[in-house]
Amino acid sequence: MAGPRKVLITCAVTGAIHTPSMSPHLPVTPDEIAEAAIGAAEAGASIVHLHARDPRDGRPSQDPDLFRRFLPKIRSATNVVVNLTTGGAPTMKVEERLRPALELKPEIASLNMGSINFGLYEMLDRTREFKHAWERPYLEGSHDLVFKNTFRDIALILESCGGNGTRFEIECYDIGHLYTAAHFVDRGLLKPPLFIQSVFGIRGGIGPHPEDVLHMKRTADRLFGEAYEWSVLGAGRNQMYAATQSAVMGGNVRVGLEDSLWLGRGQLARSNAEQVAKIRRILVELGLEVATPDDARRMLRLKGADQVSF
Ligand code: KMH
Ligand code: ZN
Repeated sequence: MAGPRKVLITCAVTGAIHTPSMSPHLPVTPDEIAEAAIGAAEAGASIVHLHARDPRDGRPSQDPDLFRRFLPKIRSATNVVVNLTTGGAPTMKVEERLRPALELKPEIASLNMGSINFGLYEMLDRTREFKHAWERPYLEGSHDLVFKNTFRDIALILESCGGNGTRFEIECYDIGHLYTAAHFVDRGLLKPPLFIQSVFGIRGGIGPHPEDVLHMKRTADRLFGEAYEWSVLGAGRNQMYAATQSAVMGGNVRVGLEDSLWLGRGQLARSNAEQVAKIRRILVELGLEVATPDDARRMLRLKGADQVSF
């Protein structure tokens, strides 16, 4: 008899959605990012998805030297699979966004499958005081900003970073993005098994209703059949519901402070590890097993931790 199904837990540690004034627990400095990623791995994360921030004021940064300040620490402390963002922040140009993944050659890099409105401005109502001058204009600017991921941008990331053997966390914020992924499979630039991270609840993308999650899965099943691993990320308060629905439907999960600052209603998560521990408890209660980093390497056919440049 086969054992329980193994579920990948990705933990997205800090990202570029939230700003430091929203939670004292958001990792900002390289040491905080390293500590948070190691804590997430110890709590059961199979993969950590990483962005960097400028330690002076917490603004998102794609300076590869900042990544170099935390990646070796994570690598020496854990076996976790490292996934570097090529999304950076919606305010950045793609050439800047892809630099960390291009230079540091991780096992996985994120890849955003289409241009979208990326509305962060609703969080202005929830934050009374900002510690840093950049935070308010950053959120306000999302009224009139497109997170640009054209066919050219996607091909550029696939050809440059893919050339290093890096595989991709394919971020799909809407149904059309699945079709774009299928198009890049047809062009030979994306190779199965695909790792589809479907994103629910970003203002500008598909909503977080269970029917939306169902529709995404059905469409991905039709386009990719057995040739993909499905994962779900619910933004904000949708995080644990959406992840649990994915687990029940045969998928994988993503949690972390990048996508939600919360542990429960009105309760800030004090660490990334707390969210990982919570979803892990849910998975175990459902009779599922958490995939180890080496399980993740097998499931996603990754090149191995000895093939990275950090
Ligand atoms: N925070 C996610 C909704 C990326 O880093 O490439 C999007 C994300 C993008 O993680
Ligand atoms: Zn990210």
